[in-house]
Amino acid sequence: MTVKTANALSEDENLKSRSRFLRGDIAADLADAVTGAVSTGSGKLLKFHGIYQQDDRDLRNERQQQKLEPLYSFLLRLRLPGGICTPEQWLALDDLARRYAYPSLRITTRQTFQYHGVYKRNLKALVAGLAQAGLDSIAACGDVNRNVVSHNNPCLSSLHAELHHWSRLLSEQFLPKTRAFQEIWLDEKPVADAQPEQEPLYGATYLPRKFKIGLALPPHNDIDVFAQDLGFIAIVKRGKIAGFNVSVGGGMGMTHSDVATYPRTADVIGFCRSDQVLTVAEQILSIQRDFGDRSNRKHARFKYTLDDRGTDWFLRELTSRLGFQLEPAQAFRFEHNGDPLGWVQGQQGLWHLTLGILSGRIKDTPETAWLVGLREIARIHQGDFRLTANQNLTVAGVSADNKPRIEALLAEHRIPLPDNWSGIRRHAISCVSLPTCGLAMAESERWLPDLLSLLEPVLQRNGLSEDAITLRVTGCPNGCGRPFLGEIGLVGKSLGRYNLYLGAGFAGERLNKLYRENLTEDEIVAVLTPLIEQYGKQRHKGEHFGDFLIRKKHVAAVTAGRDFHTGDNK
Ligand code: SRM
Ligand code: SF4
Repeated sequence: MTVKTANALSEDENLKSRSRFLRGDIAADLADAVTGAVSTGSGKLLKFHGIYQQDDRDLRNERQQQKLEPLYSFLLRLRLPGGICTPEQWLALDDLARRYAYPSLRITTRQTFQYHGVYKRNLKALVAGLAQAGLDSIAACGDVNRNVVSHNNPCLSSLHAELHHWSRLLSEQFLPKTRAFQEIWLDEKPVADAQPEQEPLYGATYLPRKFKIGLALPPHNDIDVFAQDLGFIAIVKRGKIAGFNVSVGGGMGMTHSDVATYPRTADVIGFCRSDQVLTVAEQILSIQRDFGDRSNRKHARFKYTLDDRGTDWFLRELTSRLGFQLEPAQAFRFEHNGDPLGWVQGQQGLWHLTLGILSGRIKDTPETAWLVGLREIARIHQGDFRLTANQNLTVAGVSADNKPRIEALLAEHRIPLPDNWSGIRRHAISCVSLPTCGLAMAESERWLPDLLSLLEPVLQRNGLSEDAITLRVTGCPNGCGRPFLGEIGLVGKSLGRYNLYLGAGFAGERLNKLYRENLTEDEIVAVLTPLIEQYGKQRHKGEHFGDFLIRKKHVAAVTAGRDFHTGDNK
């Protein structure tokens, strides 16, 4: 156990504790019409309200030359546990996008929507509009529990509903109790100074860092449960969820050239019954609250608390807080990642259509009227919409009568069915990156279509068009597209250059490893081509690309986050 001695609290900790439960100067900064920005402190506190300040990076230099301030706008991320919304909510979301943001809805890798390009003057109206639709952005970002993700398989409707139920309960259980959100955005009467608020679970400084929870249903690992700080892996007996294996300490973020930071896959530590889920989650979160590093934000995630103190220490601490021991973990096996795209029929004869939406970007283009088409579908749809953690969208619960009407609307608006998509396209994720992300080092979402169009012919030449290969692209090593779980992972280093990681497990059970650094697009294709050719010729039946690369010793298997940077890569 290597526990660091207590260092001075980071500035963010002081900001949180001075913020009067997440109020700070936000209201005053919103009212300041002189600038499109907010102060640094408000920028940090706004995250807890689901909002990030950004600027259009495509226009940064030009505006600087014109001596204008950057074109500031805000990102708003919704809290949408399990990623479900109703058709009425869809219509409201679409309407608000056209009125107050870039006319686009962006499905994130955590099953929710983001608006980009919201000017400061429009933020309040947007939040109020969401509230009218029964939606909110509380705790979608910030040092709190984030949007809870949950397995999306519409065919297994009853199990899906059960998981969705837990995702909602977990999300609600860990909502901050402060009324700051309602005061600032919804004009609720301010809480009087004489009645100080309490955050019984979080305390005044909330968590040391973000905290993420996900629920998975083997054999599907569509939510990448091992990337979550806390995972619940459903164990089904006689058609019902009997309980969950508990996994802890997943996370993706790292910094190039800083080996003290690394991605980590979560460890499975035991089993709990369904009626113990909320207690187990609360005690695990409280351990991170009490022991997470509050001096260095690069070392503040739960994965580092666990690695520094050790699993034995953690289990002792958890048992003592719970007052009972977790049972031994039960057998399970993940076989898939990604989503079953296209139409499928599930329980009660209902149909479900999962649309492949590259990078989750829903906007009208000259080729496809995504926004208009989905708006028209929402007007006649009687089921719900389900967002996946792979940035796709399921139109779920379609009756046999309504199916032809929906198909006609898809055709009318040129919304493509993913039937002809290659295996790699079906399993491709990219983060947002440029032009909105302030941390981006290279393109990601805007580059993915080009990259796919270069890789697909290589795969086709080798008879691999249909084969599922997970491809994850991000514009920097923070890991928003979970790149270190891609059989092929590309992580931005600088404009036009990427590090190439290879060899992750297809079902998200093993990290990949750095294979080549600082590659251009041409170099990426040149490096991957012979590997793909060899895979086409020499793979075993059913062998996945990541496993093949390890068997052929192109890369070493990474079994623990701490080994991510160590040793030779073979
Ligand atoms: Fe992320 C920061 C986008 C999922 C790890 N992430 C950001 C910011 C807000 C940049 C910033 O801090 O200024 C990005 C906004 C870009 C933009 O313009 O939209 C951003 N993250 C996203 C989204 C939208 C990517 C996407 O393409 O879908 C995802 C929103 C999820 C959501 O709905 O809540 C998103 N981010 C993730 C994930 C994947 C996941 O959770 O399954 C990860 C890796 C898992 C993890 O947390 O370890 C992730 N984002 C980060 C990190 C690194 C955290 C770390 O531990 O080091 C940062 C940077 C930070 O927090 O300092 C970050
Ligand atoms: Fe931005 Fe990096 Fe996240 Fe991509 S991975 S959205 S570039 S922070």
